[in-house]
Amino acid sequence: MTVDMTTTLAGVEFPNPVFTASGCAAAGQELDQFFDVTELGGVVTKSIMLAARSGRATPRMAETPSGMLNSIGLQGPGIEAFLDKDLTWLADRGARAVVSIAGGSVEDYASLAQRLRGRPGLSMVEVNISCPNVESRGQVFACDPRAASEVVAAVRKATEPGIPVFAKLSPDVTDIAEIARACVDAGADGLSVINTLLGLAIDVDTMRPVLGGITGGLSGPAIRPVAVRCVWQVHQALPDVPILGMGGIRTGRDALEFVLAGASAVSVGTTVFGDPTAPIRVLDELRQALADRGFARLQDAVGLAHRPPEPAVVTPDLGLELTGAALDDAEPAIDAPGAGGYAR
Ligand code: RRO
Repeated sequence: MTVDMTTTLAGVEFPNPVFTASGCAAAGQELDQFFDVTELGGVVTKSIMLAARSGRATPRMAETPSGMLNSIGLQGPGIEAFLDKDLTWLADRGARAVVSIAGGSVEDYASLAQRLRGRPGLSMVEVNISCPNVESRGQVFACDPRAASEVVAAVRKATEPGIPVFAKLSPDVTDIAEIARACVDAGADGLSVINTLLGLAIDVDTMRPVLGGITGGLSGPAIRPVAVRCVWQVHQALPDVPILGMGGIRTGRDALEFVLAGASAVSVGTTVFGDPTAPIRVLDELRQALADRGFARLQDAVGLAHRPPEPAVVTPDLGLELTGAALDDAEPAIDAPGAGGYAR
């Protein structure tokens, strides 16, 4: 069975819903040695700032149970070198580039968006307002609805029409739907959900923090349930707003979980450090997982986990409620209590 894997994000069509994740694959050149990056939905580049930046003190990475802490601190070459080298490479290669931008002020973000105007290869802008590895929490714009909204409004204004602007949200907030709504009200065309969670590891031998930057962003399978919960809450609050979902995706089944929660596309991140072919494998596995479940189109699965429960029938004699498939086949379910398909 063939599955139509195309997905549309704020009016822009992508051939499939699997993207790289910002910060985990630079601008795609290295991954292109392992598979053809043009076969992905798109390549999301490492967040770029106006000026070159060396980032935080080392060590910058620490393994954790089922995850990883990073404290890179926005290392990068700055926008001009990025445009000359990385975006040009992506455009020449024929890849769809989603450029992630980060700044220390609203003006920084606006200037970055301005520099991206009219650039070949640019499919979308991801506004990173949620990097946990900045000097102060006050710089995490995604933790405050007003600050988030000011950044997004400035980027939307400076970005050419037709290029979607996605705001990348932090899970480290009380109400992610409130921040999501503020971003959309300010002009965000979609939302990237989620960035890493703020974490800390202490080396019990040196009895000091493991990371040079002390705190770091937690990613990998450990955060997947948090990410799926965030996608679910954002989709529930804003069902018409496209979501690029991410956080601990390693397999096609993981990706499907995000799609069912409400993501129209997914980013595959941390797992590429161990398996550089992961994004293309996840795409194949997601296609197969959809086919196995009888989907002709990816889009039919987006948000499907939000559908209301199947109507229940109460059988007065046993006090059982039959649901879903069990209604078609009530005999075995009653004969074999506990065999599934019903709930007390
Ligand atoms: O560069 C980083 O340290 C970093 C960034 Br920009 C981000 O958005 N998320 C993260 O975990 N690390």
